[in-house]
Amino acid sequence: MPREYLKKAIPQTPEDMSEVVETVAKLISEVREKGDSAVRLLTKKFDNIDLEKMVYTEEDFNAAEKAMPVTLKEDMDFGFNQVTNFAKAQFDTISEFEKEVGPGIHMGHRIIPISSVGAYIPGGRYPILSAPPMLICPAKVAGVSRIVACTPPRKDGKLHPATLYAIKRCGADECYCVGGVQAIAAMAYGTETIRPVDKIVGPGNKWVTEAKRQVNGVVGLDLQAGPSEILVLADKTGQADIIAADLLGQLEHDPNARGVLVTNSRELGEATIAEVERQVKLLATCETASTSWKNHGEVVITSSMEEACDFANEWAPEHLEIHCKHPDVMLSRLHNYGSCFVGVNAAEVFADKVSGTNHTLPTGRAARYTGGVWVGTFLKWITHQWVDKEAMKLLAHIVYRQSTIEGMVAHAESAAIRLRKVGEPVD
Ligand code: HSO
Ligand code: ZN
Repeated sequence: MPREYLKKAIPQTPEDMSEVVETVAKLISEVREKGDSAVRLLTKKFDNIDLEKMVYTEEDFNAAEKAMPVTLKEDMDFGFNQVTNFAKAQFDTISEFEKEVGPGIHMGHRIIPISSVGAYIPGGRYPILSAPPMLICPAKVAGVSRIVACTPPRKDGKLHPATLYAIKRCGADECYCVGGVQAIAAMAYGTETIRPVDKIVGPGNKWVTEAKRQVNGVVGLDLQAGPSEILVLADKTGQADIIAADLLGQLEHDPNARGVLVTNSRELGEATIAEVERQVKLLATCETASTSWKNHGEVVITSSMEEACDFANEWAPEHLEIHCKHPDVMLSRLHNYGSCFVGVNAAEVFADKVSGTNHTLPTGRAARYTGGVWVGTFLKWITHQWVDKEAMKLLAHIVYRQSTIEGMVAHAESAAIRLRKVGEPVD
C-alpha cells in the first residue's frame, strides 16, 4: 500500500525574501556606522520604545530575583539544573588526545571554549522562560569566558523580571535590552556599549534569522531557526488524545508550525484528526494552532511501521515522538531528528521547558545534517602536531616534490630549507 494521506498540508509558495534581505543589509550597515545611536533609533522604529536603559546590571538582576514568585523560581531552577547537568554529562564524553599517526608524527586535538558568545533571547509571541538556559547553560559548561545576552524590550520598554532572572541565574556576564536586527548587528560588529562577540546563537523571527545569515563569517553561528515541528510516529497502541495534545503543543507556536502523525493504524489516524479538531477549540491559542493545523498538519497512513520510520527519516523533524509498543526498536531505525522522545511518558513539551536536552534544534529538514545546540556548539576542536627529525625528512621530500609540480615554489622551499639544514640532498 502506498502512503495514504488522511490529511495533507496545503502546498505553500515560498516567501519572496528579497525585500527582507535588502532591508536587513541596510539596518546592519546603519548599526556598523552609527553604533549605539542606530541601535536606539531602530528600537524606536521597530519596537516603538525610547530605550532609556540598554544595560542591565547586577543590581537589576537582584531586584528581579526579589520580585519573582518562589514557585516559579524553583521551577525554573529545576530546568537550569537539568540543562546544565545534561550539558556536563555530554562534556564528559568528549576528550582531547595526542597520538603517533605514522612514525615520528605525533598529532592531536585540543578542545577549547570559544572566548565570547552572544545569546539572542527572542521576545516574540511568548516570553519563553526556558530560552536563556538553553543558550547560556551549555556555554557556561563549555567554559566560555564572556557570555552576552541580548533580548528585546517589552511594551513598557523594560525586560521581564523572569527573563532577567533566568539570564542571571544561568550565568550571563552581560545583558542588553536590545532585540531584532540591531541586536545581531551590535553583537557582530560592536557598538560603544556592546563589544563584539565571536559567535551568536539563538532563534528569532525572519528578520533576526536573515541578520544572522548576513553576519555569518564575521561571527560563527548556530542554526537557521525555522517554525517549530513535531512528528509523531505511532502504532495502534498510540492514544489519540495524547497525540493530539502533543501536536497542538507545537502548533500553537506559530501559524507556520508543523505537526505530523505517521502511523500504520488508520483507526488511530482518524481518531487523532477528530481529537485535534475537538481540542483545538478549547485552546486560548486556538487561532494560531488551528491555522497551522489547517495549513501544515498531516496524518499519514503507512502499510508498516518500517515504512513509517522511512517516512520519518525523510521528513527529518525537529522533534520526533515515538508512541509504539516497542519504542526502543523504533528508535534504532530512526536517524534524522533533532531530538527524540521515546515512549508515551516522554512528552516533547518536557524538553521545551525543563527536562534537560536542548530545545534549540534543527528545523526544515536540517536534521539530515546537524543536531541542535549543545555544549559542543561552544567549543572548538583544534589540531596540532609534533614531527621528529626522521619524519621531518620524509615529509619534506614529499612536500617538496608535490609543491614543485603544483608550481608552489615557496611551499617547496619551506620544505627544502629544512632538508638543507640537516645536510639532506633536495630532490
Ligand atoms: N518547541 C520550541 C521550544 C519551546 N516551546 C520552548 C515552548 N517553549 C522549539 O524547540
Ligand atoms: Zn514548543
